[in-house]
Amino acid sequence: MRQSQKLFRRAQLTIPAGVNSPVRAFRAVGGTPLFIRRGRGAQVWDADGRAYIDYVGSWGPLIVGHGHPDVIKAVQQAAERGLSFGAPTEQEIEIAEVLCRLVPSLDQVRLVSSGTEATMSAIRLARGFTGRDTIIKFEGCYHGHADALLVKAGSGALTFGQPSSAGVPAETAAHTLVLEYNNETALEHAFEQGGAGIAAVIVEPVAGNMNLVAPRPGFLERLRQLCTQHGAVLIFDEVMTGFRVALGGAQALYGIRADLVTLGKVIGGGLPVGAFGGRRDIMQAIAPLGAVYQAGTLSGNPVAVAAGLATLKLVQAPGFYDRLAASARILCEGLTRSAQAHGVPFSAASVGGMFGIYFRETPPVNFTEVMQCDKERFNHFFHAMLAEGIYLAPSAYEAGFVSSAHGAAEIERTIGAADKVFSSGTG
Ligand code: KE4
Repeated sequence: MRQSQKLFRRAQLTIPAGVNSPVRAFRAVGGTPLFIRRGRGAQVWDADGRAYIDYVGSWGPLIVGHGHPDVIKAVQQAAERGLSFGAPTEQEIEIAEVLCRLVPSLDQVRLVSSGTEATMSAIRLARGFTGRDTIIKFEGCYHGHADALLVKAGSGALTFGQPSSAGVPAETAAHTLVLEYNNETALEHAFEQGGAGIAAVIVEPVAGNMNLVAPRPGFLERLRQLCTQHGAVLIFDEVMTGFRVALGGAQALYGIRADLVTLGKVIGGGLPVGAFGGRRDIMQAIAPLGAVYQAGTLSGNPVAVAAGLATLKLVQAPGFYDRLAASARILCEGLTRSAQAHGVPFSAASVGGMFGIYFRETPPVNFTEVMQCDKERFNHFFHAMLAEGIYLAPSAYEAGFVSSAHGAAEIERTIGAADKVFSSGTG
């Protein structure tokens, strides 16, 4: 029996489903999750010492690869000065200054410890600032597990949401409207019907939690116009896209300015850091300046901030995002070429350093089309690629990530592995 199987059996005795986050349990793809022992560069090694080219990258944070010497050194030096003080530190100012300089529309920013905390705080802040209760999100977009955001589309197009998780009161979900991503008509209708009561719209400017779904031209622009027209706060949830699709995130890539932005993943470089920030007038409403309460024992933790600062320094290297986007693009082109050569219905898309692969002829534009992908065929492909030493995201509904450590050799080896799988008919 493989070590991962032994560890998984043992883990399930004391940890629900043996994991500390559901997607890690491989329930979407079946089989036993890999227990990872270490990572270096573009690779991870499992508990049996088997090596894999890693396209999960801890779900986005490891954009400079595992164990980058600059990041490790910064963490070691910070740790030697002390792990946490619960008091302000100079490094928190440094990272706030870097974020406000690099992320458009960030007048001020507050650090938290996860993406969920960032979006939960941004929603509360938008509600407190506007005095309104209704929020709009989009089907297939995930913003962490705060109650207000664990909501699925209501029965009718414009009926308020229903909980998508047990434990979320119906009254909470009733303040959340769930619309179709990339559907401007539904958006206009929602604002016509109840614009005056809408506190905020929260959107993944490039969706990455229903697999990758890019915004259609005009969608984000229309969203910006309607929020401005009706006095609603536009929240770009850039926990995944921030420092992933471009140095300035999706705001820079699409030239749209949000009112609030949430960040996470890359800004912690693999350690727990999230952030929310935006217009100064809105940020003035947060405690202790304003009436919207928000707090966190380990917010701005000096060791985590050190990892984030080191990572944010590395991503500012000249050409970093050109090379990252090229890697993702070449990977997608190679996989698509190979699938087509073997007659497999397949498509792929990338935005900056994130990518999506789909067992359907064309990349999906919304949740409904994502659900038309051949999930079973993805699951076979996932396991066949794992056997070839390629670790893709263990779900047909997740995006993949490249890092600056993924060079031509890794990309070519991945395409070669896919070609072998497609030709064998198991992919
Ligand atoms: P965390 O609370 O997991 O740090 O961030 C929540 C979150 C918020 N917003 C966006 C756009 C996100 O992608 C996420 C988290 N992403 C998932 C990956 N699909 C994290 C993986 C997991 O849940 O284990």
